[in-house]
Amino acid sequence: QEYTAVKLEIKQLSPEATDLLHGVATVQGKIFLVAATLRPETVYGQTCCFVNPSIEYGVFDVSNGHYYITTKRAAWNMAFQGIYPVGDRLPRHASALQPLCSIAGSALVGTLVNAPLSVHKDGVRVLPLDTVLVSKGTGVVMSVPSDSPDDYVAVTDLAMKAKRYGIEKDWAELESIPIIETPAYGNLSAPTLVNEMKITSPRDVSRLAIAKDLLYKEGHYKGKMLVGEFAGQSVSSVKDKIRDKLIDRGDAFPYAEPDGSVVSRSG
Ligand code: ZZB
Repeated sequence: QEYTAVKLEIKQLSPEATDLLHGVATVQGKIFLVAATLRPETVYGQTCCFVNPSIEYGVFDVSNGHYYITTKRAAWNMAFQGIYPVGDRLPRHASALQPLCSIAGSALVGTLVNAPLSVHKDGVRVLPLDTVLVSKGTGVVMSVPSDSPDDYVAVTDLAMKAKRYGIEKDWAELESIPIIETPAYGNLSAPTLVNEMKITSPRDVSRLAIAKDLLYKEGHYKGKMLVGEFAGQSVSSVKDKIRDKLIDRGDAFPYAEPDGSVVSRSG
């Protein structure tokens, strides 16, 4: 699976993360949460970033004063791809990697990150989502409620139960602006489809998967960009250009996951 890894630079750490990272990486370097996406063309509509509160993330020194926060598993993949330099001998297990420090997803919640090319120029917040898998991507997800059914249902739930999740309601309520127009579901395709299907809970995993599959196809083959440099053009014709643009700007890099790395018998 070939992802685009989008670098979300940390603008302001949550108080808990500030304590944990005190003296580590914070003085001169830049720290990024790295989100793996299959839809780089949706960066324009990012409204928040999800981490799983119960995942242990690592802060990895990728040299030149840059630090990436991802799962150990993703850092191990990155070591093989030359993204995370570890010297001559590649570790045999993800667990052999030495992050500068470990940090629970729960401690990152509330952190303010930059969302490259997003309409939300002041940054977006890191929010908790317990359906984020440790076994896929980087364990960090950029949230685009306008075009991702999972994200739309998740932010709706977070805003409704903000107190219980220990977050500020506003963090989950940044506006979703139309970024892609589709013939079947209009210009806010995820909310439209989710409401049509009457999906109300993030736990409705099987129907959310159906909605996601449908919108991947509809967005890719029928979608037209409404914002940015490529407004007016079809998603399928500009997806790679937007990816390249992000990479050229230093806001992203290619990140791949070999087959079999998701479910491995050896663990
Ligand atoms: C932004 C985005 C915008 C995404 C969209 C989708 C959509 P998949 O589809 O299952 O192969 N993702 C990435 N990592 C994780 C993780 N560890 N746990 C849970 N979800 C994760 O997975 C790829 C997509 O799932 C990624 O692309 C990411 O969300 C999320 F408008 O990034 B996406 C119709 C989908 N729309």
